Amino acid sequence: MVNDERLAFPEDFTWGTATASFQVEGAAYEDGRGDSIWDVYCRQPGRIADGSNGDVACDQYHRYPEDIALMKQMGVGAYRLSVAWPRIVPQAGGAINQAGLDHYRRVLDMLLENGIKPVVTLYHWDLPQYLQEAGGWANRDTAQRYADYAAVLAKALGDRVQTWTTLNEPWCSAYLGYGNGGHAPGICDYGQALAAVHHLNLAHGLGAQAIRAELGDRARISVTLNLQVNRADSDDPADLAAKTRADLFANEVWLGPMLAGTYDQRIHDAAEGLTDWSFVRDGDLEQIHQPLDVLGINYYSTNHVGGRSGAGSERNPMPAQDMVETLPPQGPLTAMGWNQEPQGLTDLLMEVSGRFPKLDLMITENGSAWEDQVSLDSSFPGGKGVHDPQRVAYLEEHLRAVARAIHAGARVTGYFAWSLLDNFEWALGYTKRFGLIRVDYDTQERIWKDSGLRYAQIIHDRAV
Ligand code: PNW
Repeated sequence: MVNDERLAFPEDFTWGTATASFQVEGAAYEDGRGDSIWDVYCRQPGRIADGSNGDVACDQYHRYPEDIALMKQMGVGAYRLSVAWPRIVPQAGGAINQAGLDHYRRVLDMLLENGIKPVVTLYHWDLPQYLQEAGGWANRDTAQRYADYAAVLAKALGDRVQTWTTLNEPWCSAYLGYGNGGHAPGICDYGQALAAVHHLNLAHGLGAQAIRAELGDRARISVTLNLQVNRADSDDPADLAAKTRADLFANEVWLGPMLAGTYDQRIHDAAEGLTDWSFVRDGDLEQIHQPLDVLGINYYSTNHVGGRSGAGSERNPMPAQDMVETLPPQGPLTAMGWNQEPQGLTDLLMEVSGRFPKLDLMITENGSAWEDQVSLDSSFPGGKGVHDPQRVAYLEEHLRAVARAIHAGARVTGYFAWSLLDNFEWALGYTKRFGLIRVDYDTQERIWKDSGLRYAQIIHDRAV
């Protein structure tokens, strides 16, 4: 691959940045917001690496005008944000909190005034705590409560939002939330994790229908999946079988029901002994299988798996992985310990578009964490900034990977860099920085990084 080839993007390509409510908003006790499962999880000793929480985060709840101005300077045409469900329906019983809706109306209005299209995720992991007390995603009723919430948002915000994303990474909600407990609500029970998978699928389908019922064809409906690229250690049948098993539970449990209306029989067979699947009721798959206007894909790295040892790795978040060994990542690693393999993104896009040739795709997250340092440097706006050559290289290489897939025929309509800002990185607290713009958590100052400036240039050139 020639490194100096210049790759261009289509004229109507969407350039965006992404964040999520719990990771940036703060204002956890304002305007009638209720507790989410992440507020409660953060209060449990030992759960969050630096003992932190989302009470203040990046204070975007108050500072959104400044953040929108930064995006405008960056030249982005779209912002992927999520709505905090506990701001909208804070308490059991379902009463709507008008102050929560008003907040998002103001944010959306300012985005639109600045020519930035909102792409709104309804659920990026901040489940109202009262729903957890009733069983959370292991309880079927949560899917119905989600559909009610989706209808409220569509009605209240539908004049301002075209593209809606039902769920962000249900893989994390089900498997980190219920499989190994690394995310809220912190449960380790593979049977519950499989029930959560199904109820998240059901929530997607019921939510999509609720939005459609309210807004008809004015709405573009999507879901965001963190599809895994599992690389088998070798062509040995045991390694290939391990890859297949990981693919089934990572990817096929969502793609099958949502896009084809079925659970692959091999998923049922592999999960024998963990669940009797009685949570899958007649008619559910028709409810889940709804027309999708665009599929969101989050991509960070690849996974390396093997099956020759015959022993599964401990605390695999996914059920039925007893013969899947997680092997050390290969190649250069980011501060997350994730490997960098831009080719994996091209491969994934080609595979998904080969299987669903008519479906539009968008990259709803891609980015990298590094040990950033602030330098005094008058060439930055504000006289100081972060030189982050590794994040710049990651950004360029992954955008080139996207461009190659487009040139090979994949229907990729947009790219959202994760993230606009450094933010609360879940169980890792504030110890990992993904932003194109740095946040000084003492002063809430926003500080440009080279990567943010480079992204602005790429957007301007429409080429990398
Ligand atoms: C995604 N894993 O999270 C999320 O959508 C973002 O909110 C998050 O900040 C970003 O990626 C970076 O981590 C993930 O352990 C968190 O496999 C953990 C995993 C995957 C995705």
